[in-house]
Amino acid sequence: MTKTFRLIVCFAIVGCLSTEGWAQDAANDRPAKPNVLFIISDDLNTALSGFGHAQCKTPNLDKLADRGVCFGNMHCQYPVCGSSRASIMSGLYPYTNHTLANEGTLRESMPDVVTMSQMFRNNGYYAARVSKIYHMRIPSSILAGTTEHDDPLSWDEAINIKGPEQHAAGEAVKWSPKDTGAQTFRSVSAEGDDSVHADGMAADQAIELLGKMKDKPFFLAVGFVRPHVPLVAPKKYFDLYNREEMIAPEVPANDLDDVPKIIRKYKEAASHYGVTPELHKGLLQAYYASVSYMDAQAGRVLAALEENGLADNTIVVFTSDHGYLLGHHNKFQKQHLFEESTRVPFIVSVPWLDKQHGNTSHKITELIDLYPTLAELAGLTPPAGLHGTSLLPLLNDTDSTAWTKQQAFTISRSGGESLRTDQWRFTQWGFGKSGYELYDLKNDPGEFTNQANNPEYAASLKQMQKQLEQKRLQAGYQGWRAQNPIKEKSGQKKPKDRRKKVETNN
Ligand SMILES: [Ca+2]
Repeated sequence: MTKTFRLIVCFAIVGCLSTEGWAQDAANDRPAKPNVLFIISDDLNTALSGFGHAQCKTPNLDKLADRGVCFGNMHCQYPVCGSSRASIMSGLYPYTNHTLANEGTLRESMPDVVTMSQMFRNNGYYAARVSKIYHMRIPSSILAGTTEHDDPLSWDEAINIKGPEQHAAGEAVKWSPKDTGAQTFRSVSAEGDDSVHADGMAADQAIELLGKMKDKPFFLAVGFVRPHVPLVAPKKYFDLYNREEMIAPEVPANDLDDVPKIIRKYKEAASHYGVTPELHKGLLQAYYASVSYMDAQAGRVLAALEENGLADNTIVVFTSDHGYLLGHHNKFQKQHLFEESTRVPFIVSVPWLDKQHGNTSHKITELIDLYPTLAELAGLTPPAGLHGTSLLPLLNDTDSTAWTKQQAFTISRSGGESLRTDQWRFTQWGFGKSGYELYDLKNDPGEFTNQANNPEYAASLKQMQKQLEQKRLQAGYQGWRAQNPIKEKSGQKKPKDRRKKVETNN
């Protein structure tokens, strides 16, 4: 090769690299059957250092975010474990898959559903589950090593984890003295190493599976149960945080006065939990310790991906089933319809789509978008009728104008239905019969001032009511309502709401 010819070749290559066309070709240059590693944490809100949290430390997931795309405006479809997970795995809104509680299974509601991992199975993949993917009762299912709501057709292999949970040896404390139920805030700063507890055991199993599956295309789903209560983690993770320095969310004293009565006192901090400012600090330390423990287990699985030579042809997804209130709005836990309970952390790492790695998309997205995204990334045809939209445009350009979704739809207990747009959060309760909330997110991002009764916002309220009515029809409300009719009772219309059962059973 002459010197001149070498220069021409060199310029030609540089020219190609700088064009859009080359980038698109590179984007399409995916492995024939990329693997999928789907990691889902339980009851985790966006308390990740990579999502800008000031105190919680998640170095391993931050590293994943650096080699993936973060979604900063990702919302669940129902802020409770069973419903959200059934929605993710079916790619359908809860009104359509009829899984509006932690009761029953997705397959009982939809015998012919093709779940996300089942689609991969049907296309020659080996699909495996470790621990909680569909609903499991925490801690009772972990204590027993069982799962009651699993979907066997979703997996070639399923591994349950049996761990000590609140019975682990160590320093045990209860931070919510008034709450005597199974979901109270108990923590154990535990003796022993990572693998003595549920998520460490899950990571061990996942690592073993990776070694076993590395020569065939796989879909590996790993469910970590922390930071779901009980907040059990080895002591070294508690030691990452100084209890006295824990900062509780700032909440105006009268925040709940303008919230509809049906939900105003639900899981309220003082009356339901008895959490004092001092106890609140210990509760936050225990939650963050549990998150850091979970983060370390995710890190171990991600390291095993590298060690097995699988990092370049494996799509990694990390998320949670729903958000979680930690004193936000003077409330705790889930089933609320405020931002902190609908929004989840969401990271997608696609090794061959690296143009936007390290960036965050602020476009509105929903967890149901995951199923069509994985189908498109793997070149598979998903079943007809999925409700979500592939996130691929945002993986190529986090601000893509090709992304047209304008609203996220989340429902909850007590007939709660909520629409989140860029400007508004509109929520109605009792299917529209028990009050409204309207938050002007541009001027009130904390959702503190309900404008639903403010005449100045009447036009916006009407518009959002109309949008929500359309959205819930599209989500399958009518079909669900036909099977769950509003019954006449002592002259009063009262919806039969199976969701009420959830409270004592999550
Ligand atoms: Ca308020």
